[in-house]
Amino acid sequence: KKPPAALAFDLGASSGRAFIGELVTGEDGLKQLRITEIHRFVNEPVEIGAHLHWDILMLLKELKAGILKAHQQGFEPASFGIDTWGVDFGLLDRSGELLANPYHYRDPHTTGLIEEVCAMIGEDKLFRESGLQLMPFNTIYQLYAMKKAGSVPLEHAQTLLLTPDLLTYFLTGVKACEFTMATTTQLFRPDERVWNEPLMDRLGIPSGLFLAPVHPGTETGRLTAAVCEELGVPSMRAIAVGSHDTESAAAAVPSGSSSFAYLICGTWSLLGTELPDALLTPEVRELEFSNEGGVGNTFQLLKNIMGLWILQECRRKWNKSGAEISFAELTHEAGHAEAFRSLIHPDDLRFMNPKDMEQEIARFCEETNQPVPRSRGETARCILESLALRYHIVLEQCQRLTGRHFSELHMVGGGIQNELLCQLTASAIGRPVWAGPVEASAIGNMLVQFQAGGEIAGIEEGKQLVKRSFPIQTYEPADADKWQEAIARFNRLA
Ligand code: ADP
Ligand code: LRH
Repeated sequence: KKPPAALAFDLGASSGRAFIGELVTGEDGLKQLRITEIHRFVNEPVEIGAHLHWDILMLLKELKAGILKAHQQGFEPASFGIDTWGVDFGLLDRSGELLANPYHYRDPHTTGLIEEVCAMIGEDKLFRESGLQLMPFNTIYQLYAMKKAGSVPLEHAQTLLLTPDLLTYFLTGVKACEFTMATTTQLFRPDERVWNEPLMDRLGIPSGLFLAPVHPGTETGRLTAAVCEELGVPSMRAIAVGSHDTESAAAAVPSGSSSFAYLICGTWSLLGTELPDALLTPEVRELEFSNEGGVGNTFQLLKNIMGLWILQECRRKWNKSGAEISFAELTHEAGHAEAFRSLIHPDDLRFMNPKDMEQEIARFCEETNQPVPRSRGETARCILESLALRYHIVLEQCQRLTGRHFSELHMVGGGIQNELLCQLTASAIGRPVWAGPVEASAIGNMLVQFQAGGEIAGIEEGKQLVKRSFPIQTYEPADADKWQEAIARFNRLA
């Protein structure tokens, strides 16, 4: 008899991947989670004129390729679930057709709109009613930008589906709205857990676009007969998972207690902790943390940090010249570069989507009277040390906001393959880092599917499974004095 299996699609801003998760019995007789990578593809935005879009049909094609490959490799998943980055969406007309290519959250059309919306609504009210850090790409500003531009698709839209819900709809024909994604829009109230219709009315955003959210673990539909026929595969159930990748990753953090700090390291770095409810204090607003709806009736108090995007963008430029340099090679070069030569403030919005990231870093260094990095290794070192320093600051803030003390930091996500970053982080925060698993989002995604299918009792059991099934690498802090000096220098920059 085949072990219970689930198919998890995890779409990040840099790549998408499909994993099969299976519940198997280990040599010790205990249940274990075995994951197999089925499919992986690059996710690159497409520029059209002044705008930046996701290639949504390419993503659908890759999802179908994943379903087909799972079948060809002999797996029989009972269900599938999709998680993606937050905030972005597609608009459907009244016959259920996609009206336009979804915008990418780095599209410049939201520039300056935080200020405009704050002037109308008030920054304090906006925070209290959404619990979110005011990020320029939040759904609220994207819709307000479209409204201001007289967007024809918006005028004709009947339903808004956030990216994971949109892709699930393409495969099942069923429209749904998953809770964790809903909380990334800034149009959802974390206190009352309802859509904020008065706020939508005030901004001229049609409130009828939004469906009532369902919680992670809800079965929303099945693969359509047409998709099954096209691919030659049997049908399976679609489960709304922690559809926001950050929430799926948080659910898979192998912590032993209910009070733990984590750092999800991918295109973005998300540093935070889990709470039973949103924390809507003025201090949270001032320190610009977010309360995002999580898996298992939690809220995740976290901060968005610009993350490895900065390194990805430098690499994209360096790769244009011909020979491809891998992240592993870049990390190696950074490891041999001089320490603490130059530092940047990673969360300066100038790094959100500059034309030339390497030049933007150079400019920051010039403006702050620091030496400009002279090589790829020096640039990468500058990025990694600056991120580690930022993690230190944000972890301290997180402790202050919650009154908790975290004696270690869990790191998960693709970025933990950068061992230098894990080591720098341990040193910067002055406490151990526990790194693993890499594929936390896909794992959190499948845990919710197993729970929905009655294979595991809940997320706590899921976390135990993760602990047993994946190696955790520990990094101990080093060079305390040098890091204290660097922290003082970094604080003067920000
Ligand atoms: P996302 O889900 O946002 O697309 P991932 O979780 O896949 O991101 O993480 C991607 C990041 O992981 C890359 O930006 C890169 O910096 C890092 N990374 C991936 N593989 C390696 C590697 N072999 N060595 C060092 N860093 C790596
Ligand atoms: C990370 C992430 C993050 C969002 C951003 C748009 O992938 O989901 O939580 O803020 O993408």
